[in-house]
Amino acid sequence: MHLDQITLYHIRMPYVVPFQTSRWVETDRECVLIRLRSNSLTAWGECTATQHCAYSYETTKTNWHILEDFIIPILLASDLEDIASYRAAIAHLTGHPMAKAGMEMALWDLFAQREGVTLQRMLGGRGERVKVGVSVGIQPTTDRLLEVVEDYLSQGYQRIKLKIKPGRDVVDTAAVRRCYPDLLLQVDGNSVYRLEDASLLRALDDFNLLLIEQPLGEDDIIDHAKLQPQLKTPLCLDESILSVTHARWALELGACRVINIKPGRVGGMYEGRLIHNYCLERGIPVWMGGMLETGIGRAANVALASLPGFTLPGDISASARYYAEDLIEEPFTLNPDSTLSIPKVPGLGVKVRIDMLTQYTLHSQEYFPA
Ligand code: OSB
Ligand code: MG
Repeated sequence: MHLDQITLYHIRMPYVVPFQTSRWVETDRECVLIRLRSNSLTAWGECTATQHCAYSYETTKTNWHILEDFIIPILLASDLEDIASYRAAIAHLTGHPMAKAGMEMALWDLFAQREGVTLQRMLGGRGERVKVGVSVGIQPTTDRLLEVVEDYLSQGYQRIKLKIKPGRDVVDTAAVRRCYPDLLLQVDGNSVYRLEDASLLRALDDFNLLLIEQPLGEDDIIDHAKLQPQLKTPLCLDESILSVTHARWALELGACRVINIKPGRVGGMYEGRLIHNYCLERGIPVWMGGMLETGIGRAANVALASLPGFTLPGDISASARYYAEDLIEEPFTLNPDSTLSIPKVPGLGVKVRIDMLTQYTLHSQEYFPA
């Protein structure tokens, strides 16, 4: 399919509240958005990396660099017919999964629109809604955390994920569990712990958690495999899984019993679906992670999360949990059963608000075929 124009946008949008993890704080969403034009169609993609070199090595600027200097020249010089040929065309580029995934999202949107089908349909998803929860950042105090959790529960979220860090792990988890004995509860360490912290992590076994997400190093499948047998609670890997091969290593080694799938982290929805399929065949539950995306990335996550192996609630909350106003015309809202509805319009199914995009754009650049 011939592309007439590619536009990159470097945007910065404030969050309604800062988001604190064990290792960094985010106060606004800085990211690269991609717009493709082909004949009469307009398609959108979102790169998940932020201005921080924290969750992974990728940042807004590395995403821009990889797109501008490597991926876009390849796309403008070729006539790609499907996602498989896009993956083949960029396969020689090392690393940078979030840059690759942002472009892949835009191509999924374009190809689905060309076929006149929803992204969900093109991915092989089913149903009208997906189960979601909310990821709660570390709060100034445990009392404040209890207020924040109560507020999310009153909005209808039925699954809570707590960010934890040393000193704010057992205390915070115990406090929330004491108030809500039956709540679907899980925690996320974002790679801050080491295997030597195993006894501390064993203390989390008493709280009937759904899972403990990525306590150890981002590149450390081996020590997770040593930790998992010491716990009753399933470990779930996030940062450590960059491909279906990593998923195989983790499962063969016994490093986790659940996998978090983020299309950005694994280089795109295609690879995310491979991981999903691999886990589904082996009875390993997966769930959709989040990177505080705008409505564009959220629409993609909701569609992919409707594949049958996504049996645990995803980190895909309503637009209002992140932004006073989302970048899309119809923001995602929470249904009373703690679900989000999947868009029914062909492609990603969202309409970007150009007024807001203009307001939040720091820099944009257009690219044309030679
Ligand atoms: O580790 O899952 C994570 C946000 C940014 C980076 C990493 C993570 C997260 C979240 C937020 O937990 C999930 C969401 O988008 O709501
Ligand atoms: Mg995580």
